[in-house]
Amino acid sequence: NIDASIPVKCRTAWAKHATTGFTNEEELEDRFINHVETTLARSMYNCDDLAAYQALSNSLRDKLILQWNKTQQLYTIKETKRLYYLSLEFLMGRALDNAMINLNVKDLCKKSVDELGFNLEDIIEREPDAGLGNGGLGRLAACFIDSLSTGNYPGWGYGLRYNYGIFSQKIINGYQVEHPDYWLKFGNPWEIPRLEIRIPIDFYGTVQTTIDSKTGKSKKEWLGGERVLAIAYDFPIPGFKTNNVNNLRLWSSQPTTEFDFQKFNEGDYDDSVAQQQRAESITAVLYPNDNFYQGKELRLKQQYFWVAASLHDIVRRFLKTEHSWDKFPDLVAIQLNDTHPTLAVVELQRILVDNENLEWSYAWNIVTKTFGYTNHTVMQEALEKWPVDLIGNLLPRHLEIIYDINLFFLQKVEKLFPNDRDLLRRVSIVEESTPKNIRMANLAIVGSHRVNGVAELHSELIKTTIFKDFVKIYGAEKFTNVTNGVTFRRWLKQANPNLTNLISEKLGSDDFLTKPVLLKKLESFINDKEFLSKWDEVKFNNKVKLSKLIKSLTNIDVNPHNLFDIQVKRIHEYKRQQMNIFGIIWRYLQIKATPKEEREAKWLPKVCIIGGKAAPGYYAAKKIIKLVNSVGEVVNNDPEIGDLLKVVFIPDYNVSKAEIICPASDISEHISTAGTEASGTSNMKFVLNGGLIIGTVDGANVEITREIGEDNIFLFGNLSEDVEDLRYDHQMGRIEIPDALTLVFNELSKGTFGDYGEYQGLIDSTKVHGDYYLVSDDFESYLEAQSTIDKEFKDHENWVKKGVLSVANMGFFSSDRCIEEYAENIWNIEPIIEQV
Ligand code: T68
Repeated sequence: NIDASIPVKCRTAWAKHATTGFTNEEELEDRFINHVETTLARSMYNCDDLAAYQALSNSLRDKLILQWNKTQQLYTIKETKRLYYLSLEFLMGRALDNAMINLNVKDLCKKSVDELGFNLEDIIEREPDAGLGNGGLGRLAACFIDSLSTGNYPGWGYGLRYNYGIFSQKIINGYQVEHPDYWLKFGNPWEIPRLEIRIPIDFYGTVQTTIDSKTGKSKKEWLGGERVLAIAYDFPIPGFKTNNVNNLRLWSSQPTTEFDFQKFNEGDYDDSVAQQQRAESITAVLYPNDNFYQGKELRLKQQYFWVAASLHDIVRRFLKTEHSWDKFPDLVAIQLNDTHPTLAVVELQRILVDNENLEWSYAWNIVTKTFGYTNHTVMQEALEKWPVDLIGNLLPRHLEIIYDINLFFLQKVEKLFPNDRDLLRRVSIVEESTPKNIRMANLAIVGSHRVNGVAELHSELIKTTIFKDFVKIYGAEKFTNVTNGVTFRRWLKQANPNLTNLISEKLGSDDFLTKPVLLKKLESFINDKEFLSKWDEVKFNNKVKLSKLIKSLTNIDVNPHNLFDIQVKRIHEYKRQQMNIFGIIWRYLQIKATPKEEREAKWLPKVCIIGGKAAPGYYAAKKIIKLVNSVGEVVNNDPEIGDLLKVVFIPDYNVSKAEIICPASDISEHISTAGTEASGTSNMKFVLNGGLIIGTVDGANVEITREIGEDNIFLFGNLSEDVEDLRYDHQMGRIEIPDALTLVFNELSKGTFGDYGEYQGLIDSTKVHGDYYLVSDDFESYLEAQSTIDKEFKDHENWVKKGVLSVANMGFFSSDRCIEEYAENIWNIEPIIEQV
């Protein structure tokens, strides 16, 4: 029907000249040179690696866009239910390598660029990371959109196009120094600016009440006071071994073009310019906090700006289908990635009631059927609570709607549980404190039909702790678990091509990348000596690669023959990098205390690697970084120690560094206080790459243990059910610091690792301030687990076998499996397969 409006003659011409993506080297080279000479206006004589990166990326982008168009047309024609994943963070990392892999053209690209005089690895290195996220939550969103595309699901991501991603970290005198990450400096070939999609977003203003003359009913209308525009930028997301290409739409803020000339002419230049700048500041920078809530007005503005633009887009797309509103939840599912997008619940209700004139409860039924909410933490300091006054000022109509949602909700609770005033107080969306707050998690639960945690233990914990009252009200069925996963394309094939090739050789194909249960077959090669030694060689080469990276970043020489013990993740007291470094100090002291001639026999040589960013305002986390660097300085330069112990802090840990680090571990550390790490996902990446882990009984460690077997993991420490009592005992002063830890603290107080005053706070939080993270309670069993590792590592063949067995059983942790579970249990969406 679209065709009918265009004359046959034109149609023929269009068809004749239709663009196709490249399919062979010749065609790719044509495109590459075309992009160099026209898009970039350069030539053979001034095409450096950066230009080559841009030309190659543009060539792939051409191919992606064509497939993107076809996919989106298919969705429209099929009128299928779509999923929208709302996440303030998408920690994508680099796109080029991933696009080559997913489009299955990496070999072809390698040959072509080689022919034209370039090295593909060098070209890949020119791409800056898209660091639009803090840590696990943002990276999870990135894995999910890869799996949505690969699984042929009609699913879009919606987020913000920050001009500055997560800061880059430099280490100066052992301290973290933050530098802005202007990742768009050289443009971005992976985005398609949709400058024609400009959605007006209002803030502030007032609410007007009018009486409808016909019905006599009162009607509310929000008259916004300040307007900005949301501009769409699309990032095509290719699936692996499918033509399906989904979309990640990121919004960028711009001032309205209605420049205030009156103010300008009256001479009030400053104010008219300030307003423009205020608009642009909304998507200027990613807030760098992980697992921490910081109630800044600009952050609330970001949230509403993003939510309003996304809903406007979603509703517009729905309205094009011309279905009635009751069909909305049959065509639209929206997932809230944490509480950050919870205002979407309120915004949809506002659209339906104020703009579309639907009756309140009819509208509310549509809203709650549409949304699902994923919780990522039980820690109090991370739960969002916005001051009522802040919301009331920025979004006056939304505050009214929140109060109404709360009123109806509390009435329902009151009916179910009459006279339980304390229950009402606890579950209320409004916290009756001074000042009053809106509890975003409560709002998200009330506004969604499903709430999920991200690992079994975590999903159980939310039901028994922070959300237990809601289980009473809604029943346990509303709460479910979807254990996190990671995409095997990036975290196995892309990060570890040699291991992937070895496995493919053994299994006869690389089908395990989409059907990971196939990995199980690796178990049958467990006594194949040649295979084990090849496996070991791959690991060794990955360690060599990491050693080179370490040398280039820190100038420290590490020996790849020694055990690599790695902890890389955001720096946080609950993740207990402080316990790791205390353990390292203890080991250093023990080595020194061993007679020289016995040291080599007694101590396994070890390289301890730590990396991660601290939130800029997180004082204790920054001290941990300083301590790691100071200990490294002493240990690495102690001639008595030599190769027996090295301590490395890797600066600026990010996705592209993780791709080198994860394949290179012998042991990685996932040692959070039990009950604090909701899931963790790097634990999955390390094990998937044949490394073993030392960990607490927390988050997804529990399920990893179940899958790979307890012989293949080094668990230690107290259990989550004991945490509360232990904390209480500390408060009562009933717990003594173990000798091993006292030894470490004493050494620190001697100034062996620099000025004690620097670290006193870190030590006191364990020693005198109640040890909230239970470092002293777990320290001895941590050291014991480390000593078991030392013993087991020496039986090298057995160690390699453990790695193989673990990989064989990691299939469950593919993000493809997560997406299938979400699709089936929460979103009710189905894959759309192209009929060829
Ligand atoms: C992480 N959360 C969990 N939060 O800590 C981790 N917080 O256990 C889990 O595996 C992962 O989510 C995926 O489920 C975060 O990463 C944040 O980054 C964050 C960002 C802003 C505000 C609060």
